[in-house]
Amino acid sequence: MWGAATSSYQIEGAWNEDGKGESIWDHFTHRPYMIDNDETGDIAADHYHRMPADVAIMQSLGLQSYRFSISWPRVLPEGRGQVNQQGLDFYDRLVDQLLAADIRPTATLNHWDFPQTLQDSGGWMDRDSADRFADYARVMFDRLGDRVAYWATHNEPWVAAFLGFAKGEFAPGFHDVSSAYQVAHHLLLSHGKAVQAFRDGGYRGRIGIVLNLSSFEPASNQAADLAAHSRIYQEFYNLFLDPIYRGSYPADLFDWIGSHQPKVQPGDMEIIHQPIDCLGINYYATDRISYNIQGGLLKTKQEPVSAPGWGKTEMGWGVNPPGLGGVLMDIKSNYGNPPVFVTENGTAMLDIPDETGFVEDWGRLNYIKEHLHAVYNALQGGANVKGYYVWSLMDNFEWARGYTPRFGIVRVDFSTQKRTLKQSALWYRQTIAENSILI
Ligand code: GBH
Repeated sequence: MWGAATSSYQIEGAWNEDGKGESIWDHFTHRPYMIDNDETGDIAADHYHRMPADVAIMQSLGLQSYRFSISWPRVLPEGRGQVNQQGLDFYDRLVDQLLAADIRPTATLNHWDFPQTLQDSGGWMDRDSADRFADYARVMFDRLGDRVAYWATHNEPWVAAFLGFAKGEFAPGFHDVSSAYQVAHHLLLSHGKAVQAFRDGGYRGRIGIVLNLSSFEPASNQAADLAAHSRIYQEFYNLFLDPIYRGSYPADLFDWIGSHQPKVQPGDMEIIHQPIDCLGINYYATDRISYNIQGGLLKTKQEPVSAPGWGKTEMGWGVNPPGLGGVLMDIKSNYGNPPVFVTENGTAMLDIPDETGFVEDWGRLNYIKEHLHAVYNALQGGANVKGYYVWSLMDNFEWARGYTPRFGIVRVDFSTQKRTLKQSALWYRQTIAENSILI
């Protein structure tokens, strides 16, 4: 299944229109110096007002599925209680337009734009957030559950917990490593409760979670580097995959973090350990891991790896297509070969538009092509890959980096909001049409 992905805060704009409540990303971006050039998602790609035209673009590309996310405070302005009908209607129209265009809707419930009102009373650090999330999920299942093909509870809970609560790079911008582990636990608990609500309601469609699974290589065969690699692997993989697929947290990592371990109540692990229908994998890059005395709680250093011939991207990340194949084979061997989707893969490269707005983005095209070859090889190796989504359908607000890095296969001119298909979009359209990786 060929698709493309976006997220609500990164494209919608209309941050305070039609009854929408404030999200932690609205709050965070409105503070000075939090984002490059003090940019915000207030307008972003104005998708909230241009949704029908954007769906027409997806249809022109022949997308078979579109992965979007729902803004929790657009639907529940206070995070709980009163539903904002206009917000709900927006997603209802989006889903109908997608189905009319023969595009399967894949909805993510939390791609980080958490309600500020709930944040003010403790947010994800508060255990109650898990029940609030399940209530919100139920509102969405009730309204869209008859038409959405795939649901993801969370997008990249590692990022929400660690960049948001330990590194402070993302909203809400805290610096406390214990909080990050507690938040990770509450995100998992909320995931379990939402899956339970989905099963109890007997809705159509399938449900899973999306994780950011970079590939990691130890820098050497020395014991200290191997141990550092194992700590990183456990934090990004086992911390999330083990509770879900095995019902337990990784013991070695928990020994290492000691007093930073989250508080877990009796029964929590059973709630988290619910069968899910599929796993979403976001893959961008590979990092080489070494032991480093100054490397934070895990005492590690991460350095980008690039396959021969590839430099670094606009994000400073390396490019290593075989890494994606490795991740897919790891999940196959270690977690019982579940159905997986590559829910995000793509790159920000320097885009130079001509006078019409067209971009010959051969770098991005080759990036996608080589990663598709890696997916193909994993399929040949028996990995259960069901679909692939390019990140991103269109240029958008790249979080702390603002509008400078562009990930879209469709260019957005942010001063006019004009959309122009890039070379990579033309190529992707043909690839979808022929169901074959074109050279
Ligand atoms: C995705 O996350 C997001 O889902 C999407 O919204 C975003 O636009 C897209 O990627 C492009 O950035 O060096 O330890 O801080 C990005 C996944 C995972 C990549 C964390 C950078 C840094 C790890 N990110 N990783 S660390």
